[in-house]
Amino acid sequence: MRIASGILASLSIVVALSAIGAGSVVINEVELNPTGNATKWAELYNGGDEAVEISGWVVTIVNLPWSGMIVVPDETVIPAGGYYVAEGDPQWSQDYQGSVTLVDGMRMKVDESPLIVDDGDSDFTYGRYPNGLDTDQRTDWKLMKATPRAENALS
Ligand SMILES: [Ca+2]
Ligand SMILES: [Ca+2]
Repeated sequence: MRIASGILASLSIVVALSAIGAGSVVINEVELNPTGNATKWAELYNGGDEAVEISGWVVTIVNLPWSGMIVVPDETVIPAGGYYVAEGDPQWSQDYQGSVTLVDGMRMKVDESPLIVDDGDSDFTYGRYPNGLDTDQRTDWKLMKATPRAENALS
């Protein structure tokens, strides 16, 4: 019994640690309507103090009935304060709105954007401002010039 509860205790510590890690990653910026026929993308940002491995995490752009999935490749790590840009498929349709969800390797939801309508067909995007702001409100998101793999800034 003592051994079993020891293992259980270690397991709970591991679960708690990974939950903390996952909680520091947000969908930070979304380009649903790039200039011309360029590829849609979503930028992830790790606002925490520790690196987070995001291998196998899935970014999904949803504009029902359509949705497009981007699976993060193996051995992908976002360092503390770092970024990762998940790029969509160039064959995807050229519609310009949707919401974006992020789930981890266990398919647990990590973050979700509000419905974003980007009808500009330009290098403007919607992103969290100030960078990484996550209060679960629509006002976290602002229209801005694209800053892939860099801090969001109002133009
Ligand atoms: Ca755009
Ligand atoms: Ca950015």
